[in-house]
Amino acid sequence: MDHTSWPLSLTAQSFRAGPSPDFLPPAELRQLQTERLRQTVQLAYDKVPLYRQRLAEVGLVPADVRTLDDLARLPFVTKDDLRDGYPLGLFAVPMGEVVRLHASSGTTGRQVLVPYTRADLGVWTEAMIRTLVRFGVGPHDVVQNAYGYGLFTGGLGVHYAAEAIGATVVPISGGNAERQIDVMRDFGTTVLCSTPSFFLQVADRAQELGVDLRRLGLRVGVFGAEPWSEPMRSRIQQAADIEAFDIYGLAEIVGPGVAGECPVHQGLHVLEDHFFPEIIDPASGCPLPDGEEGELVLTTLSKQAMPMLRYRTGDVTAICPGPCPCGSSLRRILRVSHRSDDLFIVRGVNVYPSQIESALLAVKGTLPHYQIVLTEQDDQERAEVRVEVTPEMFSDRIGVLEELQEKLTRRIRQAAGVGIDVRLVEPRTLARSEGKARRVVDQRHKDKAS
Ligand code: DLL
Repeated sequence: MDHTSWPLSLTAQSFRAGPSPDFLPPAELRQLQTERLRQTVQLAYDKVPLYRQRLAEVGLVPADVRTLDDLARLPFVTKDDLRDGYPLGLFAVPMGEVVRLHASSGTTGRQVLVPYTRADLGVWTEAMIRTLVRFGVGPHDVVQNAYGYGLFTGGLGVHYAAEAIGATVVPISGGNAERQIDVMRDFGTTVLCSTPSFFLQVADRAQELGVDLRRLGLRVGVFGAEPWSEPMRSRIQQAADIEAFDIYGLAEIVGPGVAGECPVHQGLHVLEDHFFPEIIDPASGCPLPDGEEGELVLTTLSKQAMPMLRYRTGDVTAICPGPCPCGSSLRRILRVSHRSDDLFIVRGVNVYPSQIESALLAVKGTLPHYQIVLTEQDDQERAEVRVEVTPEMFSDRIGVLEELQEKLTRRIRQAAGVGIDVRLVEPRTLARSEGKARRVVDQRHKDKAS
């Protein structure tokens, strides 16, 4: 089988019939990656002025990139480069060859436009098929796809792959928790795809309505698009009696399907025959060895419309050392617990929302709904964590709430290394989102302005 032409000829049938690239012998995988890297560097150099200029600045031509080790000699590309070139700056093909456009979420600054050729859609669908198959999704499943359909890549990314597998797809998109529950029950949903925070909203609504999600036919949850923690996984699995899988991706690279867990749940396999991962020290830009946490940098190996060479994702993770017990030769990354720009500083100590989430959810009596509010007074940064607690807690003695608050404050101090105020709030009082949750509300500049 010619692996280099694999994505172009993909059909669900050939995927099922052929050997999965997840299990290529490592030497063959490296060979394939090297060939594809050379092609990608040549394409980027020939078609994208920014890459030609950046390579010239470091005195390189495509022929200098011969092995995977040479990748480290290439300059990085950042989200700012994409924004500066908005809308078509990094396109490597004319619009006539582009069959779809998506966009990155654009939560900070201008959004980024992402083009796909027909072959790129083939690569994406293939990556997503392989990921869903690893999650155990098959032709007999009913896949309720509660990722948003539209410019966001979640909806269509899952959609075409689940269809290609032969599953029954319910393209419900995000939002309307009650309708999601009706559909789950009436359509016999077995696989639910959404952001973890939206799923928790659905679980809450089900409880209000007296529907026990554990008694529906749900089997598998496909959760990603935002950071979530191990304690959050436990809460989700318990609420619906499902196996919850972590799926990672970003529009600039392809969308969901860049990496995903296997049933071992010890890291996410990167589809590295298409997306090559490196971990760098965010400050120095130097590559870090396996096992060390840093910023994930990705290089696309088979994309045509917008090849990406050493894209700095801003996401913090590490490459897991050693092989996975599942037998796949694809390397794994740890769950992405935060982005490097999620960091906030309280009295000189660096804190990430994920540290707070893990501490909060490890304590009984809390609900998995919280928000961190940052303010500034007299040039001092203050952080307050607001967390919902169970209705039983509120109906109980006041002393119980005080005990809980003390316990949470202690746990957070241990986890974050600094004291952070904790405010307990009643259930259903914090804002909910239908897509990605907004965990940090930053009021610091507002405070300064007023
Ligand atoms: O969120 C693609 C996606 C859709 C992934 C559905 C998974 C499921 P963007 O909107 O471009 O694309 O946002 C990408 O979201 O750089 C991470 O910071 C974050 N992110 C995505 N998946 C995960 C995850 C989609 N599993 C940005 N864990 C990325 C943590 C994630 N963060």
